[in-house]
Amino acid sequence: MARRARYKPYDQPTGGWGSVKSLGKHAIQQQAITTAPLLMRDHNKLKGYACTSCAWTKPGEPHLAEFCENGAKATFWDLTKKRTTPDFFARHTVADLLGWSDYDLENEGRLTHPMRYDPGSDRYVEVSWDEAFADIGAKLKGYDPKQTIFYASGRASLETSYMYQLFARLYGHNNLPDSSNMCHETTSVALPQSIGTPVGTVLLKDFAETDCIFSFGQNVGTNSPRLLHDLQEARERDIPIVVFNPLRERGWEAFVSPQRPGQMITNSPTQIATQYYQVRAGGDIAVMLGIGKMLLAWNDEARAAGRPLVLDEAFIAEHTHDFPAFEAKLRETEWPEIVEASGLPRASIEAAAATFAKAKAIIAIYGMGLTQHKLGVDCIRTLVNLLLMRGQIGKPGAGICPIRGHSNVQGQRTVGIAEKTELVPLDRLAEQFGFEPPRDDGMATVEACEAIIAGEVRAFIGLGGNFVRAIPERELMEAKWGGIDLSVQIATKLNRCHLITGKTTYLLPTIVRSEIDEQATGPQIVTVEDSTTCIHASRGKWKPAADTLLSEPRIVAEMAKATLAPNPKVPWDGWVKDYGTIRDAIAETYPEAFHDFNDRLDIPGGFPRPVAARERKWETDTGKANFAVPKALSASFDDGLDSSILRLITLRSNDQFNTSIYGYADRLRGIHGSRMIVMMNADDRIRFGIAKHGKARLTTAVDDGILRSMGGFEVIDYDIPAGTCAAYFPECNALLPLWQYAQESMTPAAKSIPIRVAAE
Ligand SMILES: Nc1nc2c(c(=O)[nH]1)N[C@H]1C(S)=C(S)[C@@H](COP(=O)(O)OP(=O)(O)OC[C@H]3O[C@@H](n4cnc5c(=O)[nH]c(N)nc54)[C@H](O)[C@@H]3O)O[C@H]1N2
Ligand SMILES: Nc1nc2c(c(=O)[nH]1)N[C@H]1C(S)=C(S)[C@@H](COP(=O)(O)OP(=O)(O)OC[C@H]3O[C@@H](n4cnc5c(=O)[nH]c(N)nc54)[C@H](O)[C@@H]3O)O[C@H]1N2
Ligand SMILES: [Mo]
Repeated sequence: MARRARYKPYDQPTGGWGSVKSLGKHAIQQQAITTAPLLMRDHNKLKGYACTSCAWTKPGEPHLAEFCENGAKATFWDLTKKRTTPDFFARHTVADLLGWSDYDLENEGRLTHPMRYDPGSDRYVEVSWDEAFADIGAKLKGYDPKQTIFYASGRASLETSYMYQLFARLYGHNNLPDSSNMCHETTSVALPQSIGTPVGTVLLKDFAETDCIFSFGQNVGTNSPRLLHDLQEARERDIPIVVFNPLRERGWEAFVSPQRPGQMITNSPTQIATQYYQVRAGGDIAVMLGIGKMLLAWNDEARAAGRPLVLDEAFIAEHTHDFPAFEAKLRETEWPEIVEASGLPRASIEAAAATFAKAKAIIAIYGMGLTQHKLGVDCIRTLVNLLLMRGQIGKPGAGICPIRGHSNVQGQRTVGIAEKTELVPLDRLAEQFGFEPPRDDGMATVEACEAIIAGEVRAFIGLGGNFVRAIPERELMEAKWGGIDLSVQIATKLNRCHLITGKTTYLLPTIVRSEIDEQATGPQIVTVEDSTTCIHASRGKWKPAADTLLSEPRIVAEMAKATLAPNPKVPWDGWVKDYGTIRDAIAETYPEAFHDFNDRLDIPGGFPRPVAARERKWETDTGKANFAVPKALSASFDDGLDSSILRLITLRSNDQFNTSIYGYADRLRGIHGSRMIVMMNADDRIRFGIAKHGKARLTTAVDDGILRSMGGFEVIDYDIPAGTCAAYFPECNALLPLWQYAQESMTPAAKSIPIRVAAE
């Protein structure tokens, strides 16, 4: 059914009554209304469970309700009363289900039984757990491990993730791609080069001490709403917040805290951004160079006039490497280039620079708007350069703050889910478990896709996620997936990836984090790491959706046991019996971060992993924080000069978690009813001869012999810079070429797909 879009610019604040209303709607729709009151008690609370939505940190002194609209939605969606049972699969062929939308598939509710795809009837058929594990193990034994892929989505706990990576290595490969390969891998490459740590340096307490916040390419109102409380508190101290984003995202503009009755009654929002600049997609490097150029100019003036300097020259001298190269780049870059590449007038960049120059403690936040570009790594490093110029790393109230995606995506990397062997203490694993781990690097997500396209992959195991839907080059990938011998999907809800079948396909249902994980020694605790490196315990509270479900640690253990020769040093069953013993093993592998792990589970606010850069210790190749010179001013693939090509941003609505579509209300952008829309500047629409509210076809403007084209988009006149347009992920992933990824990190360049637009 074609859905029609309605668009009315949203003038209400983020949070407030709009979010309360939306919550009620989702609680009723998922028949999860009885869970609502308990959200207050348990959600992100000490001795409660950690939210499965975003990775923003959980404060030590939580708010009365430590959840946001979207976290609650994710929980209602997890704890729905609806069930996708064997009976459902008996009624629907896979061919039939392939015609369903992402929303309709997941809206069927929780998976209840292990299922195997039967090609004869084109249906999923119930299978016993024992039979599934035995067959998976037997098949895996027959493959070259290097031709298998163990993907992880980012929700599984530290305990499950640790077991999963160990299973891969005992079996014989490092092919452990994960969702961060599509997400903050750019961060994991850029920050170690610059400051010697793969993660951000900011802790929650820094928000209380900062006196300036800069944000690039992140949508706080939808994707990390609990951060709005910290931003609100910062604004009440009159802290400037400077935002760069092509779209005027409501969360960065105005917020009413549902926690504050007074504010709710008067509906008088807190203004969040004090300066808002609609940079063009891929224009941030230019912005940052402009800011740096101004800092230098003012520093020169201050020196000449004998005033206090703008740069922290003592810090630069003591702590950094190669500033002169960056300084030269700033001096030689001309304003017309900066204005052209950023799409912003010089005065705007100067005004932002003035705020940056005045502040004593600056936090720089960023998200996918920086990481998912060809020069994403350069972009993040340039942002770090600005912080380094003013000594803004390794002191209270300051630092770099990537906002992570999945609730444990950072943590799974911490405990060994990584395809790059240099990131994993292989020697320690070898000693601890008495085996010789594979020493060659494995495949990241893009490389895994390339191998699947080349027909070189025998088995794919998905620990959560919706791989085929989340990756680029959807049409080719869907066509090639059938070449895989064994596809195993560990999941909570039915999604499109499950319908793209291999020769043998299993669907293994699991419990969610808010559910009680009962094992032989009683209910188990799991742990996750948040965006600020703090580790939190999580205790499930609800009865599992079905008594046929197994926990993720159990599923991983059973697959491993069925595949591997017994190893007395790897007590799979003992681990499943008592997850505390998995944590002991983690602590043995990573003593610095996880010593006394089981004793530190209930520290309010979690316990932080050590990050050397916080102490101004630089674990880089030079032993200093490294300045870097960006390779170009535009981070995008196209050169920006051909005006018939637009840069398409693919992003999230307020009613989805990645490929899980909760509904068709992107309330904060005022877009309702359909996801097949493209937000476009009215001048561009007119230029391309498209009627108001008309339909358009988008075609990827690359010349590689593959036609990537999608029709049926409704054009919405939107406040977005000319030359940039935006539409939803995952619908648009068929338009994204697999080879258009960030240099160095291979993160798909989902934030500026070069496209041509034609009226339909
Ligand atoms: N409710 C909810 N929460 C989520 C998710 C979800 O889907 N739903 N997903 C989770 C995951 S896995 C992740 S990674 C995060 C994602 O959270 P975000 O990092 O916020 O990701 P996106 O929604 O893709 O939006 C990126 C933002 O960058 C802007 N942008 C695009 N291109 C550019 C650019 O070139 N320059 C600048 N300055 N801005 C740009 C877009 O307008 C948009 O506001 O959120 C996590 N949290
Ligand atoms: N064009 C474009 N593409 C993108 C992006 C973009 O901005 N634009 N963003 C990228 C980013 S940042 C990311 S992180 C990826 C996301 O890629 P993925 O992580 O692969 O996808 P999700 O949509 O988060 O996965 C949802 C599925 O996970 C399963 N699931 C949910 N909870 C659990 C659980 O607790 N356990 C298990 N085992 N399964 C569970 C459910 O079955 C659900 O259907 O997409 C990337 N793709
Ligand atoms: Mo992500």
